Amino acid sequence: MRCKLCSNKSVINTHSRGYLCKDHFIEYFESKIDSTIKRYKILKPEDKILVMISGGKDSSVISYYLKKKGYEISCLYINLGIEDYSDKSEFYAREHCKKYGIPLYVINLKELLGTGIGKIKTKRAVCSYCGLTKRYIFNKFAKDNNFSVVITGHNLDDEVSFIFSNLINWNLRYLARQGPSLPSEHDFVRKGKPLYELTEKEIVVYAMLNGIAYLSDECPYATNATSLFYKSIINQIEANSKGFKISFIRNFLRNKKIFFNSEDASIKKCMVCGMPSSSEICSFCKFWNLKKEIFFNSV
Ligand code: Q46
Ligand code: ZN
Ligand code: ZN
Repeated sequence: MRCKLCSNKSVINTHSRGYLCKDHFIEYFESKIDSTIKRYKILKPEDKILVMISGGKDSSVISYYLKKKGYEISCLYINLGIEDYSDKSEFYAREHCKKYGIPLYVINLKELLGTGIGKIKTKRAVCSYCGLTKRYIFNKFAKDNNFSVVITGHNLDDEVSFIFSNLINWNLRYLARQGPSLPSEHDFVRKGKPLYELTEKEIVVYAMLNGIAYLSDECPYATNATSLFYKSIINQIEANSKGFKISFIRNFLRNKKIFFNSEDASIKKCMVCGMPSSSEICSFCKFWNLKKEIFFNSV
């Protein structure tokens, strides 16, 4: 197929602009990040930015682009202690930050909490307590080190599948706090997702065209992740009805206020760490059975 704009050979069929050649695709991809940052007010000029890096494609691409654009960024990588997978992903995160001159902080979960993800006897699903742990550490790290915003690599496919699965399971509470930009409130640092309107396929092609290396292995626990199942359903809907993903998230954002619940307003402070919590002890301190607050200033 030929590029829609210049009739050179196309490299991809994008979800919103059709077939594009290399140059027009890179232009489209980068302007989509810029417009997402602007549309959703994700970054301010004075921001001190922390990017959550995992060694995978999404966080590698967004950190590369923000650095290229001249933003002052640092990255934080958490080694989750998931055997080979974590060691490989740490290697990719370190190489990436070295190559592009991005300051990198590394936290090792085994050193911090005595054990890694997947080693704990609990009824809770591995991905559930892994997600809880990552979210807590990133937020607390950002707060302790005065970062004003945390950037993640979540993309359009992640977001559609997350909203879709929470609607199917009627987890309405989670939906109220979803979006491309979440304000800082209580002790939660502001969050932003500049890849919110770009698909996984577009991110892979952008990485390839720019020579951005990343770990393509999946986490061993991801094979059970229902999100992969939802993503395949969503891709089938998109194939039959082009533009479905983008209209789904835009309509969600327009209607999000219906998910706000007055119960969510009763925020307390965790008795152990002082972070916002809906109960006396926050879910992170409760899960890891902590007796005192962890400070990340000296990492
Ligand atoms: S790292 Fe953690 Fe993911 Fe692995 S254990 Fe699940 S949540 S799949 S993004
Ligand atoms: Zn072109
Ligand atoms: Zn706590």
